[in-house]
Amino acid sequence: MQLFSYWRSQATYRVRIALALKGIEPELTTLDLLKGDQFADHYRVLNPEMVVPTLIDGSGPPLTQSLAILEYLDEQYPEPPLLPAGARDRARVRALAQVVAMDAHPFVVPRVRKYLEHEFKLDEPTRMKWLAHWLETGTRALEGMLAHDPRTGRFCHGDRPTIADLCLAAHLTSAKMLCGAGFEAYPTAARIFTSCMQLDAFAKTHPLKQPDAPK
Ligand SMILES: N[C@@H](CCC(=O)N[C@@H](CS)C(=O)NCC(=O)O)C(=O)O
Repeated sequence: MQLFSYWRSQATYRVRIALALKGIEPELTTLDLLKGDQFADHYRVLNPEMVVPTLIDGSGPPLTQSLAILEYLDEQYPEPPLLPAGARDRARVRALAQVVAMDAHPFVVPRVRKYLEHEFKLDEPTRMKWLAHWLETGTRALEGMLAHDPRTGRFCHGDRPTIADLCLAAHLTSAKMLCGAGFEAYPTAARIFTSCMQLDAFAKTHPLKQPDAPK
C-alpha cells in the first residue's frame, strides 16, 4: 500500500493509526502541504481535492477521504475491528468520529488558514485564535458525548479502540501541537487520549515520528 502523507496532517494520522492497528506497513510518500506539493498535476490526478491522505491499495483506483479510507480498511482487513457490532453502537462511534472529522477539522486545514490570511488579512495571533477556538469546540463536544455515557470505557466506546479513538487522538494531538492546548477541562477525553498513546499503533505513527517531521 502507498500512503500520501504529511507529518502534521490530522486526517493522515487517523489512517496511519488504522494501518498500524491492522498490522499493515504502508510505503509513505510525503507531500509538503505548506510548500504546495498537493497542487502538483500528478497528485491532482490521484486526489482532485488536492488534500491528504490518499491511499493506493494494490492496482485499484486511489482511495481518498480519511473516514471513507478507515471504513474501507475495516471492511477489507477486518482484524482487529475498528467499529463495534451493533447498529446503535456503530452510529455512536461514527458520530464521535464525525464531530472531529466533519465539524472541527475543516476549520483548521491549511487552505482555510491561508484564505483567512490572504483574503481577509487576518494576522497570526487572530488566526491562532480561530484555530484554538475550533479545536477547543471539538474537544468540548467530545467530552460532552463521552463523559456521562456508560458505553464509554477505556476508549471512546468500550475497551478497544475504534475509529472514534483514531479521530480523538489525532484531534488532540493537533490541538496540543498547534496551540499548546492542555486538556484539564476535558478529563474524559484526556484519559482516553492517554490510553490511546499507550498503544504502539498510536505512538509509533505520531506526527513527530514521521520522516518529514522537523528534526
Ligand atoms: N475530510 C478530509 C480532509 C482532508 C484534508 O483537508 N487534509 C488536509 C491535511 S489534514 C490537507 O491536505 N490540506 C491541504 C490544504 O488545506 O491545502 C479527510 O478526512 O480526508
